Amino acid sequence: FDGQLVRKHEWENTTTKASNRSWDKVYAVVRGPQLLFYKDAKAAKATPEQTFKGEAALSLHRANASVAQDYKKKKHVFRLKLDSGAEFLLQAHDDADMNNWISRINSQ
Ligand code: I3P
Repeated sequence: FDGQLVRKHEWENTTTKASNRSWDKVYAVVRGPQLLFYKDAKAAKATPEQTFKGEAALSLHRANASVAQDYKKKKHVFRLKLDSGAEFLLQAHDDADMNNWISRINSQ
């Protein structure tokens, strides 16, 4: 499962806000129990070891995705909470795409 998302890292862990909270266009790939981000679809296919900014894969084990009801600035945004306490806002293309991502992440 994969596709383009726009991502904002909100929380590093439960107590520390992410230092860079700007929105980035990323290409997201769910691979087994992990979520990886790439610059674009081409990079994901051609050089899967080269993630976006060299970031480590995120574990989806005990992660939760849900509609970001409280976030009003953009549409089709869901929140990803990881077991580590890290949190991301992720903007999908439309609500259907958003719901697909939420189901896919929560089924890991
Ligand atoms: C951030 C950028 C984000 C904004 C974030 C800013 O600044 O403007 O769009 O989040 O607000 O810190 P920069 O690009 O300089 O890092 P929103 O779009 O959600 O407002 P925040 O500090 O309230 O998270």
